[in-house]
Order: sequence, then C-alpha cells, then structure tokens
Amino acid sequence: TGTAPAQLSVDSVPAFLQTHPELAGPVDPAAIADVREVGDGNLNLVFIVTDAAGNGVVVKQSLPHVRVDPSWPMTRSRTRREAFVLGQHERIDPGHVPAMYGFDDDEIVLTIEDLSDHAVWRTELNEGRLHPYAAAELGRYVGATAFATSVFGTPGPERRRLVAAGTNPELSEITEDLVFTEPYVEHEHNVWLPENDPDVAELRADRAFVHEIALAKLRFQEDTQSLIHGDLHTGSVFVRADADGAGGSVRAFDSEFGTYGPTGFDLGAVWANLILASARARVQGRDADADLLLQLPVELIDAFEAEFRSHWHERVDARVFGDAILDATLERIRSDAAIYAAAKAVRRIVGFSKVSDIQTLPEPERALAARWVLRTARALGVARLATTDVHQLVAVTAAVPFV
Ligand code: SR1
Ligand code: MG
Repeated sequence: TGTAPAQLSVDSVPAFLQTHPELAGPVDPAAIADVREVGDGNLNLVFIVTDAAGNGVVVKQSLPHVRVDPSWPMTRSRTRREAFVLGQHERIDPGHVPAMYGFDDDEIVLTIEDLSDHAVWRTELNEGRLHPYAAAELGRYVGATAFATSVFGTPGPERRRLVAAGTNPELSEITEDLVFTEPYVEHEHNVWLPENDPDVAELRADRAFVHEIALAKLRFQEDTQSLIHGDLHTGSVFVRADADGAGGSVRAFDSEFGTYGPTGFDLGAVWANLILASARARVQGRDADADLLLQLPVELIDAFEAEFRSHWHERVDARVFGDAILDATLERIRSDAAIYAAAKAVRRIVGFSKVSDIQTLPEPERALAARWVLRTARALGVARLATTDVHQLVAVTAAVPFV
C-alpha cells in the first residue's frame, strides 16, 4: 500500500484480528476474551490472544527499533524474515517449531501457535529444572532442517533462489557486530564487572583464539550451508516435559535472525548456552547439574549427526557426493559448532545482550562464573583445532578450573 503498518497495541489487536480472520488460527476473532503483551526479547512486540473458549494465538509485530533500545532503528522486515524461516522449517520439521497460522505482509504481522503450556528453557534451567532431553531434540531439529536446506537436500537452481530469498542483511549484521566483533574491540555496548577486567584483557590478548573468532566470522559472512535459525539460545526454545520427565516437546521459536549460514552456528548457540547454564549451576553449588549440562553437547551433536545421516540416501546428487563427503561435512560442522559456541558464550559475558543465567547471580559469584565462561570459551575455541571428537571437546570444557 505504501503506507507504514499501524503499530499494534493490546487495545487494537482484537479489531486487527477481526479484519484479518485468516490470521487468527484457532481463535474466534468475534469472541476475544483476553490480550496480553508478553514480549521479553530484545526486539519485538508479542501478544497472546485468547478467546472465550480458551483457544490462543500469538501475534508478533516488529517495532521500527530495537525493543530494549528505542534509539537503535531496526528494519520492521525482521518479522518477514522470521515468517520465511519458520515457514521453511515448519515444512521440514513441524514437531520442533510452533505452527505458523499466517503472515500479513502489509502489516508485517506474524501469527503462530500459542505454546503457553510450555516454558522457556532458559527460565527452567535457571530454576534448576534441566529438561536434558531438549538437547537431543534440538539436535534432531538442526539435523532435519540443515539437511533439507543444504546442497544435499535442495536441487541447485531452487536452492539458489531460496538463498536469495532468505537473505537477512540487517539482522545478520547485528550478529556480525555483536557476536564476532564488538567483544574484541572497545565498544560502548561492552560491559563487565571490574573483577573481570583481567579476564577480558586475557581474552583479547589470546591471539590464537581471536584468530579463530575472525575466521568464524568470515565463514558466517561467506557461507550459505543451510537455512539456520540464527539465534538458537535457550531463551528461543520452549520445553514441556512428558509425565515421566524422560522426554518432552521442544520447539524452537523466534527465528528472525535466520538466514542461510553455517550449520554449526545453531549447534554452537545451544552449546554456548549450556556452558552459561553450567556456570550458573556450578556457582550455586549444583555440581551434578553443572556436570550434566557440560555433557549435553554430546547428545545435541550425536542426535544432529544421526538425523543428518538418516537423510543421506535422499541426497540430490550422489554422483560426486559420496560417503566421504558426508563425513567431511559433519566433521566441519562439529568444528564450527565448537568455535561458534565459544563466540556465543563470550558475547554474553562481554558484549551487548547479557543472559539471566549470569546476570541474576549475586556479584562475587557472577564474576567467578563470567571468568570461567571466558576461559572455557577460549579452551574450546582452540581445542577443536586438535580434535573434533565431541566427547574430547566437552572433556576440555569440564577440565577448566573454577577459580
Ligand atoms: C539488538 S538484538 C541483540 C541480540 O538479541 C537477539 O536475541 C540476538 O541474540 C541479538 O544478538
Ligand atoms: Mg529473540
């Protein structure tokens, strides 16, 4: 239409759904009983709308700026990017994402399944409820979506069109800046406790590590290996345990940072957040939890590889892509996962956008946890040059002393 989309509010959402009933999913727009704004991420407005029968729908619309910093302008197209990634991922692996009900391109409004019967994994981890089954479920999610959107899963010309459609320039730039650059230079976004001054100085002086981070940034910028979620931290994951607690429902949401990029970036994001959750558990004296959390990347990556391998026989072009290529691809993804885990752990300690796992710790423990995360990230980032065996890599992280 050429006019700017109207900004939704709690008051205007019911009328919006009445004029856009195709977006309402299971909700009856004529019988809306409740609208709540529940967005707690860095970027968007998120409404949960419930009707008189108790059916719900989540309505997402981006602001023209970063939610937590109104002085930082940000493209509202990010909701369009999320709709693209969610649409592709739902088609491939509907069990690991919220259902998408609709997307209105004029108003840039996305509506998705209400998962209020789930909890955010980070919140659960902070409370000591680990939901360990979630690691393998996320491995399966990344495995299924990575294979299907890779060169092996999508024919060449179609894939090149999708790579173009999936470009996400503005949000990819945020990742390039916040994850790979700002923590290693002087920047107003950076903040840490004075007790961690020597730890940040050590990090920046670690030339071998900083070199690996630079190469990891380069791969993130150059690579279109698969359509990644792009922000797969534990705050982007809903969990709901089954009655026996051994398994459960796991859904990755908030894929607005998604783009075609290195597959290991998503695995590394999960791994980093397990390291952060482990640091919290350790300073709280929950050693068994801390140990378990450090081991979960093995389940994450084993499940990823099993899922990816299970599709190998479907590959588009087997003429040149023999089994040795599968092994080489998986080895490279393991190596990438480790350095992206390191990068994503460091950015949560040094740079913009901290995590509650660490920030809600009292101060002496917070500095201790931050120091251990930085040292663990450095150890992991260079250990992967010697081995990509995930058992050995998690052993490296477990051997970093807490001092
Ligand atoms: C300005 S956006 C800051 C961070 O929030 C998101 O969750 C991404 O991790 C991004 O880097
Ligand atoms: Mg988010």
